[in-house]
Amino acid sequence: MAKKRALITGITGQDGSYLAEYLLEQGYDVIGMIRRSSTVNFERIHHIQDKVTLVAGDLLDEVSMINLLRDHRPSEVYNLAAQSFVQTSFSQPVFTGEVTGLGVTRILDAVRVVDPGIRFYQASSSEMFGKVQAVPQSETTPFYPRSPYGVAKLYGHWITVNYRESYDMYACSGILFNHESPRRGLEFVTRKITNAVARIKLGKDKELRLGNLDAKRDWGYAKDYVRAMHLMLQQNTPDDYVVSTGETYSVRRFCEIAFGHVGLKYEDYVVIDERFYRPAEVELLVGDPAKANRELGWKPEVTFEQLVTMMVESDLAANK
Ligand code: NAP
Ligand code: F7E
Repeated sequence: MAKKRALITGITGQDGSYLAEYLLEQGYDVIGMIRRSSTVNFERIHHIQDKVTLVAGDLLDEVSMINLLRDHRPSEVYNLAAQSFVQTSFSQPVFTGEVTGLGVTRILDAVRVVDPGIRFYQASSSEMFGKVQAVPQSETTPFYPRSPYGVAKLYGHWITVNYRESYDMYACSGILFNHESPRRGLEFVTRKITNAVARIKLGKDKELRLGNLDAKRDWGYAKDYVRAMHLMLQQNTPDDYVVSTGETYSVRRFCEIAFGHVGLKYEDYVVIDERFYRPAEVELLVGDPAKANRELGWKPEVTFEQLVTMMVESDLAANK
């Protein structure tokens, strides 16, 4: 049987790197779309670089994606590329809309033009729930985004649904809640905390400046979440799914466990800094993963405490 071939946009990102590893394990040919930059940024994929095919393309440029799809003919496309940092979306709202919102239409349309039979995954986000209208949030909860990022993701979600309904495409929107790992970008709060814990423990830093410690998130492990993306594209009919743990913890609790793991108290090191507050905050997110459990047979394997300690251990090793 011919090998399955998948295209991943955003392969250099946290999720892209884990998804590439997972699809290679499943026997796929993996094509990774990378955007041009003056220096290479393959930190997360250097260990699999010789096993994947990297091709230049950009979500801002539909022609680049049409050519890429024509040349490589994948049967599955995972659209993970985005300007993904919520805080930056407030200072660069138009750019975020171009990449994270309209970028989805560009790649969906490239798929429609080249081969509408390609199965498509869109990386949607719990940020679409924003000021939550129900607790917990499920596939039927109304959306109320609270940032230009959330608004752009909502556009991406609805254009995915629209292409599915308009052109009979197998297009899925995975509504994923926060997922973290040792490969998480340093600007996101979890990795910012675990990296600071390691540096403070090793005597390299003295304090950690944070914003709102009372925000609550449903945090899972990225490696668990990429399995759900793949499962969504293996069903008989395309659909949208919430992927989450069903548990929620505050940033403060994350700090407590992370500092506690190395025998420190977070109160002695964390300094509140207004710069890290957002113009509009998402106070509470907690997802209901029942549909993904039931229909995809998906369950997270790593607990919150395991995730925090795994990240602290990894940052301790990296900072030594
Ligand atoms: P990430 O680490 O920030 O990775 C983003 C990726 O997108 C990078 O590979 C980046 O390339 C690429 N990219 C950015 N702009 C691009 C453009 N114009 N053209 C082509 N590629 C571009 O994000 P992540 O955490 O892996 O998340 C993956 C996706 O899931 C994103 O769409 C994110 O919004 C969404 N999501 C994430 C979470 C989460 O908790 N992690 C939850 C829900 C949804 P460079 O390396 O060149 O910058
Ligand atoms: O913030 C609070 C902040 O930046 C989490 C992205 O992957 O998940 C991510 O978005 C919370 C917020 O992630 C700091 O105010 C406090 O309430 O780690 P974050 P996010 O905004 O939840 C969703 C699902 C995505 O889709 C996004 O792509 O932590 N917080 N102090 C802080 N946050 C940061 N970054 N830095 C602080 O100093």
